[in-house]
Amino acid sequence: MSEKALCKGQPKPPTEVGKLRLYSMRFCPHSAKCRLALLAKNVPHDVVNINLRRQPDWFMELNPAGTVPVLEVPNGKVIVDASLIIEHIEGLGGESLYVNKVEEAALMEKAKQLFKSTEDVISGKIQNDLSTGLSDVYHAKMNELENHLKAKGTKFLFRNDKPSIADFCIFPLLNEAQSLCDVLPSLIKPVDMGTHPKLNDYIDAMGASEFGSYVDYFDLVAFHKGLIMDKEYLYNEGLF
Ligand SMILES: N[C@@H](CCC(=O)N[C@@H](CS)C(=O)NCC(=O)O)C(=O)O
Repeated sequence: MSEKALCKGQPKPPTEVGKLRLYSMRFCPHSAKCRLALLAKNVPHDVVNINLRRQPDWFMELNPAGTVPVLEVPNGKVIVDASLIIEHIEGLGGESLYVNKVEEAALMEKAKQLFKSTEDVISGKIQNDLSTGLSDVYHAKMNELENHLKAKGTKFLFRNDKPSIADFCIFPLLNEAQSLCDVLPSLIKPVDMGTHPKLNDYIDAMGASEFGSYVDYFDLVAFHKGLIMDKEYLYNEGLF
């Protein structure tokens, strides 16, 4: 199926028997968590991208809020909100997405502050100047991750052999913050990887894993640049 975002007037692609469907947007970090969880559990599914400025009418019927991610399960039931979608995927059986639910939830909760700050900048809620404190939040969160990885001594956030739910939720966030360093260098300073060797190795390990290619980083930067600088929504950036 084409990765191009569907907009008003375009028909709903037919669903395939036995497959779940995730409505997503290529650069949405909340959708990314769900995509990575589906991949990790080997759940048969397809992904349909939605233009979030001009949603098709049938999508608004599925989720009147017009947001992604939305999961459509084979009986036609619709699940809205990344955390509920992840719980549904977890409930499908097979190996758990979690290594340690309590510890992972605590780390994901800590990371949320970074999400809030980056989203406020991306959505234009706060001005793109240094007074936002985004750079300080980013550096504090990256220090926390470096310390976490040092204390755990693992390659991924909670284990060595493969990523778990905390990685699926936090890695898209790292990419989002990193891309803002490229788009707004005066607002958010890059982390010195020389002083964050564990974080550096972690980002390399996630990038090299099967989960590293959920987004093209340069398309992500171009998307954020379009949004922040020109108020343009380049949902199909990098697609031909
Ligand atoms: N709480 C929701 C947030 C989802 C969300 O904010 N999605 C954004 C894209 S990253 C969206 O759909 N925005 C469209 C809009 O607000 O109109 C979740 O975690 O699923």
